[in-house]
Amino acid sequence: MSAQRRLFFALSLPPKLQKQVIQWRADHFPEDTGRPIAAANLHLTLAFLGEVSEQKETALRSVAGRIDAKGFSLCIDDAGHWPGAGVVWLGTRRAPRPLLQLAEILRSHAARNGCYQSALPFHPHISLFRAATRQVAIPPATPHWTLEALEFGLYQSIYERGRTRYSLLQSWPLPA
Ligand code: 3AM
Repeated sequence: MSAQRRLFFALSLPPKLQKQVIQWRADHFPEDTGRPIAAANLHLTLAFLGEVSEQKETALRSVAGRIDAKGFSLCIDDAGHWPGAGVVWLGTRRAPRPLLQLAEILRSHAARNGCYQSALPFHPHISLFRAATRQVAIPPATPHWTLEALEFGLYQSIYERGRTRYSLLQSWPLPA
């Protein structure tokens, strides 16, 4: 059997936004809120694929390359805490249609290729902390940043020496 890799499609954060997010997190949350996500790992998941064979990966890369989606702007103006999942997140009050369409098409192709998709509705978010299971005070004034989505990528989640890192395998442009 060929090796499987843990994969997902996501939007990455440009370095400037990455820095703003890290600073905002440091300014507004105590260190013991949970396990902070490393700056380089900040992302917005479009579709989680799970453990994927080489064959499925090839099929999904080919599908991704044929998607005819346009770039879009996403306003980062919402934040919240999911105590069950232990996630503190940043998100958007109004998800733009092109974002929802891109996630929907990736998730439906993932499902068709046998990658289990959660029945929960897609809620675009950037995870800031994991293992945040106690009560978390979300700052009343949320930021107002813009994420320009000009491409999306296929990422591998690699767990080594007690840490998770996400490695970009391939990206596809989202033209204007
Ligand atoms: O940081 P977020 O939440 O956007 O939560 C995991 C992370 O997304 C999610 O995939 C991203 C990369 O690891 N993820 C992990 N396991 C998952 C699962 N079984 C999952 N999403 C759905 N189902």
